[in-house]
Amino acid sequence: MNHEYFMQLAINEAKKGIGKVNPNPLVGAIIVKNGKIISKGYHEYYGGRHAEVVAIENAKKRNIDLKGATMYVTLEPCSHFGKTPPCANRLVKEGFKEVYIGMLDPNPMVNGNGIKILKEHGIKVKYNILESEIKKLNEIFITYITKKRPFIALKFAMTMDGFIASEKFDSKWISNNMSRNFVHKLRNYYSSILIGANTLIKDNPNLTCRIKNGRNPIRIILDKDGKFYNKKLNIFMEKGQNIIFSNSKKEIKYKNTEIVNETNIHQILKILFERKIDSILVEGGATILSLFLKYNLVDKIHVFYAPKIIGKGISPFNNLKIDKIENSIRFKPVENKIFENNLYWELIPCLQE
Ligand code: AOF
Ligand code: ZN
Repeated sequence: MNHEYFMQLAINEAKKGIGKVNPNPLVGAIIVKNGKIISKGYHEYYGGRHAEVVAIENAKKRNIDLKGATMYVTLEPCSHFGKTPPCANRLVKEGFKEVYIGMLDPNPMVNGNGIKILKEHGIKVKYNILESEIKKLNEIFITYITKKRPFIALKFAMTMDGFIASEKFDSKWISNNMSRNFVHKLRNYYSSILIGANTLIKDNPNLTCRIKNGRNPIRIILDKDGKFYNKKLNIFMEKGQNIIFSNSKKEIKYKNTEIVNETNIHQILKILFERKIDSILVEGGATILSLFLKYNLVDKIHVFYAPKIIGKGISPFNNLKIDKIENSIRFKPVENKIFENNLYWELIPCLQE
């Protein structure tokens, strides 16, 4: 039996939940009996049935007997009573013979206990199948549940000579259409999008996700100086939710907007964690991008390069006072793409020695 083949199919199922399950994990399950796939399932939306149960119930609907069947599931079956009863016990009850697991559940409430239950009831268990791919798929969930803060990704588009805007703060049209379309996929992937008050006022962005069936991320504005905003700014016109973190005591009512009196970044992340916001796409400007870098709060960078030169402009990061290349903050590329004449790089931090 090709375990990796079936696990890959379970991963494909899990991916159907992208943009719908946050802050839960993306989970997919495949049930196999006598070498044949008899059922599939995935975690469809936040608070919904777990992937294992969806696959089991899909089989039951067709009166399929699950005794002696094998399950391939991307995440360790849970052992806790959460919004739903534990999946590990359900697998025992249904008489599964074997369970192949992609990755252990980093959720401290589960973490190995699911496997323990299965084994105690004589089910054959193997785990860490296609583990690195599944960990990448659930990087948001893993960071959120283990670090108790949202996953943080920086995104910016640069000219070939390394500027995100001209000296007059013009940043429109650096990247091309294809790159900008890809950004909308990112906005669907992350649950929130964050910018600074200066960028909000200068660029007047919409910060919406414009792909079919896409979800608008929650819009977060960092405004430590308590700026005044024109009520006609696009984000106040858009559907969805705005949260402005500000030290302003002004009682101003903006549409779809909540003003939270907090400007300390660590406290802000704590508040976002408590509100179940599992991920942030930080779209600038330089002061905000630098803030996350300074506090070592960057989990990923998405950068687009355009073949344009302007000679002088705004760098994505403020002066970090690094005078030798050997002291640079380093990242490791994990993905690259070509979007017509733009280059795209996805990077993760190198662990600092
Ligand atoms: C999911 N979907 O398919 C699996 C999960 O709040 P609850 O009860 O939905 O439990 C969420 C936890 O259950 C989650 O953090 C993870 O540890 C475990 N497994 N969760 O949302 C699934 N299999
Ligand atoms: Zn479960």
